[in-house]
Amino acid sequence: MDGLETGSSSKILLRALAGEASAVPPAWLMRQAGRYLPEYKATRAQAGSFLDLCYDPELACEVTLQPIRRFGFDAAILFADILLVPQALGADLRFEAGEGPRLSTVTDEAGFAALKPAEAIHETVSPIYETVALLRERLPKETTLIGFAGAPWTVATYMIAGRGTPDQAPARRMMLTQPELFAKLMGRITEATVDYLSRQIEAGAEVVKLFDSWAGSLSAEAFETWCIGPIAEIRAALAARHPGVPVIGFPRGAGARYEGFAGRTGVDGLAVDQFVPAEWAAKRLQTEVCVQGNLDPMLMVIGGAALDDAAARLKDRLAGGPWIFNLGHGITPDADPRNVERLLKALRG
Ligand code: 1CP
Repeated sequence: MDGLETGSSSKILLRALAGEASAVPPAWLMRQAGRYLPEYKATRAQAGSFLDLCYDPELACEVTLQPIRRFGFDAAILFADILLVPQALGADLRFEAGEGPRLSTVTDEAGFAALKPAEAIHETVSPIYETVALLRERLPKETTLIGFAGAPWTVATYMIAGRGTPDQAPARRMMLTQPELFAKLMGRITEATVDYLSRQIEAGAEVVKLFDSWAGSLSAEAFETWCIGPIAEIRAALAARHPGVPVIGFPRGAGARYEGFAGRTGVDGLAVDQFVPAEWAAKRLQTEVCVQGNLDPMLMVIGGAALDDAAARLKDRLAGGPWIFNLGHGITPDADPRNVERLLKALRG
């Protein structure tokens, strides 16, 4: 956390990332702009497709602002997707209704050779930087703007399998059977990610987050090399280009490997899933880094006393140190927006 210029910020989320505790934590939710909100569904219909929405700066800005207007979260996360980087590297990408993403795959040297160089991504993703700039203009002055990208391992799982997979077997198999090809692909994604996040920061992102949603499927050895390794590399490159801009890492499913993660990668915020006990996070993680998390997303569907009690318990355990309230994973389409209001009341009093 040394060297951040955010300690004296008027923004509560930046102060938490600089190591400050506060009685009422800054709060935002992963996937806070999404299908549980009727206004999101209306804008999404207006855009036509999910990708059209991502690449339309006015509409992407609008859906990012919707949950801020409705709930007053302390942070807004850029509306985009982790799969835009593979698309910008040359993969064909489609989102089919009810089916999730489908991409052309990289499974051999010829597939890798067909990818574009990292510096070519901006041709495709430049509208994303426009969205960031619009957001920075239009967000309330107390709201922090978070940019993001997928971490290289998670992005690679989609580029190799061509879709979401339950166990990431195609990517884990390539890692073991075609190690050189796998390393080259990871290198290309890492380089593109540094450029992409750099441009988001130049356009106005105040924090960036790396989503390693499938970190939990890596063996202990592979976790070192392919989760910690590239995140540390990206963090160092960003620190050199943009000193003082904090980075949040989310190695979802890391379990015991959350311990020491911040020290080894240099991230300023560590997002934890709902499987990590909050007492353990307070004792073993919060002593070295600001922790973000980790309410069970199902409570946003259920609500009631179960939600109030869980929020109070989390606050009891984590509000003593630097903490950003969030869920352990994204809010789901079946969540009730009234439960978000209820949650914020439980946190803010
Ligand atoms: O409108 C729709 O129906 C599309 C649903 C949707 C949305 C709202 C997708 C498709 N992506 C998004 C936006 C999105 N994706 C954001 C926006 C900001 C916000 O949080 O409000 C972010 C940060 C992401 C990141 C993302 N995309 C991740 C990492 C986080 C996570 O959830 O683990 C991943 C794995 C993706 C891939 C992806 N994009 C969309 C889907 C359905 C998926 C998952 C595919 C799978 O099943 O593996």
